[in-house]
Amino acid sequence: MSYILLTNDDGVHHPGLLALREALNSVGEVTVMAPDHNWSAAGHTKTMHKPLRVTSVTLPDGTPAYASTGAPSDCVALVVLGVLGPRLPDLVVSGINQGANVGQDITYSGTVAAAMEGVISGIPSIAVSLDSYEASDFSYAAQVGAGVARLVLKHGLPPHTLLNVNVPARPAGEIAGVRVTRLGRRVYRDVLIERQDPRGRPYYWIGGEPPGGAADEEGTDIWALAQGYVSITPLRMDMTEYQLLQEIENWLADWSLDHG
Ligand SMILES: [Mn+2]
Repeated sequence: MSYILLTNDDGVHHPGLLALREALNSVGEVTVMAPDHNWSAAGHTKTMHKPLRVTSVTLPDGTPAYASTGAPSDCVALVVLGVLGPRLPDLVVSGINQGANVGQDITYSGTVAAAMEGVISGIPSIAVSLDSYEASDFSYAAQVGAGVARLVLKHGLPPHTLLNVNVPARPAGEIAGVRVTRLGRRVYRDVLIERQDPRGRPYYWIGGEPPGGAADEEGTDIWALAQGYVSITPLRMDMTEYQLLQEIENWLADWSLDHG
């Protein structure tokens, strides 16, 4: 039976993780190692300057899980490095995240970072997110996540690639279907909020409205969600812009390190 490591970035007690835990029971043997608090937007973290602790916890359905003081990517690293024993997971699943991870979100996402940590270790990995910051019904997204997990276990993934899955927050009957997509363009609406501490010194919050996006660019993850489709985006760790290699070579033709 396949061995699946489940983690998330919203914390081990988040209902999105529980829903996916239950759906994955039919796919393989599931072990949960997730952060002990919310790490949303923590990105890809490797904790190097403080110790990590791992504790046993019980999920609301009575199943055992592990919580760590580390980031989502630390949770994957802990298991891969053997904190629970020598057996390596056959699949890493991260989610279900509360909120979509589309476009440039993937660079902030702790959910996607956990999947990245999996593929860096050579383990096929998927990230699953629900396109709502409020919805509490993760049951459909959990079925989608379990279905994609089954497909990845059956077909495998090339090295250094993961699948980023986003699910519309709609009743199952209102889902338009599934689209395989490319990354779209997020439009962030961050604003800087300045306040004063009790000693009169300024401090700052990065606040603002939730992000929007270019929903009219057909074939993107953002477009798919806006149209009511489940979005599956294959991502690779290689961020090289191959089309620019020759261009930068051309820059160097008349540039000397010695003379600036
Ligand atoms: Mn999150």
